[in-house]
Amino acid sequence: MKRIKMPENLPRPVVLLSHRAPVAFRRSADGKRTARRGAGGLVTALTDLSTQLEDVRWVCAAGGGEDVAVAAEHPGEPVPVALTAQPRVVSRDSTEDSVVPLRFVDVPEDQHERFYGVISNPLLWFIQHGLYGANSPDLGDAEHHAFSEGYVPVNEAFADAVAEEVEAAGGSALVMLHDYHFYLVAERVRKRCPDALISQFIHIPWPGPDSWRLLPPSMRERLLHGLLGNDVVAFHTEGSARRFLLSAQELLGLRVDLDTLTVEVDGRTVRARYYPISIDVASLRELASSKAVVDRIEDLSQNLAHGECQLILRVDRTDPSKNIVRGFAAFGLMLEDHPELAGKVRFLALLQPSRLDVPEYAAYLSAIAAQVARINARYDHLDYEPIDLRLIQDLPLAVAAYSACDVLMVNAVVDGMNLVAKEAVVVNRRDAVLVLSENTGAHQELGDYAVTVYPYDIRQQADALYEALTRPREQRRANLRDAAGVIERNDIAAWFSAQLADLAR
Ligand code: GDG
Repeated sequence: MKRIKMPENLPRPVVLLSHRAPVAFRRSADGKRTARRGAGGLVTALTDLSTQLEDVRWVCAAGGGEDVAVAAEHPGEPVPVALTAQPRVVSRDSTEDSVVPLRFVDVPEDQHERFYGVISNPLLWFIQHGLYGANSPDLGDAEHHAFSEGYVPVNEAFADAVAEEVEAAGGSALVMLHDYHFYLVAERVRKRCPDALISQFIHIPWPGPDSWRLLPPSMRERLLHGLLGNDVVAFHTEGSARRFLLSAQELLGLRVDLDTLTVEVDGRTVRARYYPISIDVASLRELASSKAVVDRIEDLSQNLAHGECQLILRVDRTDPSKNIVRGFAAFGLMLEDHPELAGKVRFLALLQPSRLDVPEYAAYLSAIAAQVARINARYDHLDYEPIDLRLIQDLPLAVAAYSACDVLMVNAVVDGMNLVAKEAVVVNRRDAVLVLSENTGAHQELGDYAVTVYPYDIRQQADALYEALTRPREQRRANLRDAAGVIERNDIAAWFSAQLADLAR
């Protein structure tokens, strides 16, 4: 039985688009085809939702040769895949609940590199997270070329794939696009499929118009016009929705209404909306009670979070927006302020190496390692290693650490939402204190129950860590309970249903 009821007046099918695929096909050493679920917060959330929809198809990027081979075995139609814990291709007339037809889009490698490794990350990601300083970016021939010969044609290829899916369904569909990789898709889909209802969810922050002036008009106007091909452009926060409209007003001279959050373009009304994304609380708690997680909790309790010793945790991709280096600097400063804590508190950092083929990300990983080495070296003589840095991708370990930590540090420079904060508060068992950057989307919902940090202020973050470690037990317990209550009330299903209900209006 499918759990999500689509409002009657919404067009069908739902055509989803995301860059990452919900499944990755590969060949193992013995020549066998393997399939495993795609990683990452967005794909995990969409995977569970997509299997709950009656009539859905999902367009995504082929991640390698084996994805392309699987697609080639299904000429002219999407690949029916059962998106279970062990995903597998099924027959097209399968009636299993978890089956979602997947359309893999394969673009030439050099084009994809320009689209992904030059324009989407870092250029758009850095602009939208305010990560450029006074002397960057440099937009030379390589970047212009990457835009016109990478971002534009890749967006066209994905738009055509989406449009073909809509046309195959008779020309009417609910198209749900995801993220900053695809700002040019909606406009092209609308031209081919004027009857489609098109929405796009942007998972990262939208900055004000001045930030977009880092790009020349030829790029920024094209991106904005592309996005305005949507009927709805959605964000995690009201601030992002408003800044999107202000960008349309200042950079394109369009008429916007900040009360109704709308903009007029070419005789149409485009709505900016906000829906804070959330998590699947039940399935996370189920994972938290699995053997894999329980074993890891035991291990952490024996080695890190036992007796008098408190555990500070962070779980992040090694992304400059996550502010990992300053977070460690703040921890080092706190230890200097409070030498009595040496040996009594440890900082576990579970970091997933991210986008290492992008030079800025490789440099950031080196900066993290250097900072950790500096701080740990200071305490060598005490046989105490304050920071336990693990470059690892291990979700059960992350969930075990959520459960066993005393403080969760989320000091992002800026973050669209930050699911780590939401996940930790629903599974923690030690009355943990959330140390949360005011610039995360999550702060709108959880700020009242957290110790707020200001991401560039290392001194303030050091004091905040100390405050979190020394908070009275009753206050910690009440804050954690209230924070978990917020997430239980607004879970991932509520996030999605709110969008459908609005679209139906
Ligand atoms: C973007 C936006 C927005 C953690 N360790 C492992 C692992 N994780 C999972 C977490 C969480 C996800 O990764 C990280 O999500 P975040 O929201 O914290 O951050 P981004 O990756 O930057 O996500 C963000 C989000 O999109 C959704 O809209 O909140 O603002 O930047 O779910 O549990 N997953 C696996 N192994 C690990 O070791 N597989």
